[in-house]
Amino acid sequence: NRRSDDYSWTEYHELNDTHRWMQQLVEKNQGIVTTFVAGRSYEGRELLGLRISHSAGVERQAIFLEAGMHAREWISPATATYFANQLLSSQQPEIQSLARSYVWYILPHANPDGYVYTHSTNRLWRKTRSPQEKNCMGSDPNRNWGFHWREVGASDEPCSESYAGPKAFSEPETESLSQYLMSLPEPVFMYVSLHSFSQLLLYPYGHTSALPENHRQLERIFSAALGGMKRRFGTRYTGGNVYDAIYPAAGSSMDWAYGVLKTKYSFTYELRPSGYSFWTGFRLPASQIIPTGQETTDSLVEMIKAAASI
Ligand code: ING
Ligand code: ZN
Repeated sequence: NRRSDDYSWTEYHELNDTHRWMQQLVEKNQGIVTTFVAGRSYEGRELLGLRISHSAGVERQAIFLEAGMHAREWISPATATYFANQLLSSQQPEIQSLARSYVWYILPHANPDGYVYTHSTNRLWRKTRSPQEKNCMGSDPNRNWGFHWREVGASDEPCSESYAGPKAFSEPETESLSQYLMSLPEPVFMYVSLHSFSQLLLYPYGHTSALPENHRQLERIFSAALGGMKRRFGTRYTGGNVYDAIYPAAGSSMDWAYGVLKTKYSFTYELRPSGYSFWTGFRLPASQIIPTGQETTDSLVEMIKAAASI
């Protein structure tokens, strides 16, 4: 019921609005934008994303941006769509050049059932919406991936917020997204997962304090990305490898992308705000969507430039 021209970054959108906006981008950018469906959720919703590719037929690498894995982290899908819009409409030569240099896959809602549930019923829902034992619902999709699954920092208790699921890839969302990633025609140069909150930038691993083989490269890219994040408004991020920077956590999409898909540049952002308040952290005011989008775009540009120059 909303017109496409009404889509904006001054408010958070419902799932259907964003899905409709994506379909309209295809109409407006024919030959450049297509949608992809990386499978379906437990309740049957599409995992709908944007593929942006400027020169068909030219061999390029892919960059995959995944958002909305955790339902209540609303700034994540909002930032993903902001960035997609920048790729398509920015006047900055640097962004236009990046837009043309890669094939982009942007998935704003990796957990659509959970997102709908945060609008209809429980604003602070995190997990998927599949029924589990003990009459509890959902698995943590960022503990459900098949790389060192459930080894540490993941629960075997179905009612827990970090329930890893009954087995790796038990959830249709993670199972089908992993299959889709494996089926891409381009090598995936970079995998970026957007979460909130705490203002952190993270790289592998979550299952061990051992650093990944290319950690020196990751640290260089990390520093460049933090510089980009700070440039516009002075926003400070910290971070590092997941295990040491936040907590042990096995089974994330980022670690799977690094360890199984062999994407050597895999990162997770924990977006605004900083701090620890559970009650305010997931309810970032809509007035902060645009500044968050701007600084995160700056950061991603620096991240990709740094990775490309290694
Ligand atoms: N934090 C992430 C979580 O899934 C994380 C942290 C990132 C863990 C990457 C593992 C890998 O717990 C939030 N806020 O979701
Ligand atoms: Zn999260």
